[in-house]
Amino acid sequence: MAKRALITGITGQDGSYLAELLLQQGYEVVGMIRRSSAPNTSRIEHILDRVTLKPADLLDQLSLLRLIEDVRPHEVYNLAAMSFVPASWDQPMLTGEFNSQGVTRMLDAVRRVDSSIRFYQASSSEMFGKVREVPQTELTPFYPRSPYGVSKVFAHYITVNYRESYNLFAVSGILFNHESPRRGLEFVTRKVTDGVARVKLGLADRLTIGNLDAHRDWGFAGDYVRAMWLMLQQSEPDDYVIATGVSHSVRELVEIAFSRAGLDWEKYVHVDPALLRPAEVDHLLGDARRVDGGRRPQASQLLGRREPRIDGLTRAACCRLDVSVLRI
Ligand code: NAP
Ligand code: F7E
Repeated sequence: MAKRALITGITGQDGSYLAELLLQQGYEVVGMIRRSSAPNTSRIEHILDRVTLKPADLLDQLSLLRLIEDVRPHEVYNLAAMSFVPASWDQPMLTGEFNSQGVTRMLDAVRRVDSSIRFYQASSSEMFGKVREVPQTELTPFYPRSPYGVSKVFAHYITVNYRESYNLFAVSGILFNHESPRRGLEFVTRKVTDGVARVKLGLADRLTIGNLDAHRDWGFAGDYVRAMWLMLQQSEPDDYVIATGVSHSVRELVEIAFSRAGLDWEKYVHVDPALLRPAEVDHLLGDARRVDGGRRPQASQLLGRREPRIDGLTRAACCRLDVSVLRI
């Protein structure tokens, strides 16, 4: 019998890649979607005939309970969240409702319906915030710097707590930034690649940006969803850092993306102080050696492909350029 997986956040970047992966693995895939007045399934358009979409919302406990009772999944991947960090200062309460209490609601629905369901929680390197050590591991203390980061710390610990209180197979993947051509345009990688494309095509004469000095450990979303899946295939539930172990600055990203398009970034990039954050996460660098060291046999595969990440980002820039050019 095929395994059945429920993905919350299936319309998002990670949800779309994870759905593809699970279909390849022979899973029956059910995606939870919240109501919207217009279709927002563009990222999963190509697999819509192979997944089942069911309505529910992280804010509505009964809808989640009904969903779990109805679907009876073997595995739940809880990816749904308000994921854009700056928006969390604008809507701190709602961020907590989605990202913290939403997770409690999901966990409680799971344990009430069937405590043998395996549960994945999308934790984040934003929890490390003002980092206590470099690089960051599973043992690094958290110091979140945004309402988003704070909400994810709660979600992380409630997942640990449900594991310990109710013996759930609940795991938390502490994933560092991961990007792709499917990333939302408001995140810095897509903003830059899209901005380069616009400048190159004469559609814009500048790219307005925030903190050029921030460093991130950027990976590829397609690799990271495999790590999520493998975490639920282990014999014991545990929490894992997933990162590349390489960090780059936003300045480097901008420089390389513009140079790939044959442009000098300094002529086009303008820093707008309004885009600086009230509190910044300056330098993220993950240490996934615990995973990589193969302490658990299958875990060595968790990182997936390893190659210079900045190349991947600039490839995305080129791809965006190509797409834009073809559209014209
Ligand atoms: P994303 O593209 O922003 O997708 C977020 C998803 O959550 C969307 O499908 C969205 O649905 C859904 N959602 C939001 N609020 C909801 C609600 N109240 N009820 C039901 N669904 C709701 O995010 P992502 O990049 O794929 O990230 C996936 C998860 O990983 C998130 O939890 C994020 O915080 C976490 N994370 C991401 C990264 C990263 O670098 N990408 C790193 C660490 C952790 P709509 O389409 O309806 O908006
Ligand atoms: O910012 C700087 C900004 O918005 C990265 C989410 O997936 O990863 C993501 O959060 C850096 C920050 O991602 C602009 O200040 C400069 O230092 O792409 P971002 P994020 O905030 O790191 C984590 C792991 C998550 O969990 C989140 O869900 O880039 N930056 N100038 C800018 N950032 C943006 N967005 N726009 C700019 O103009």
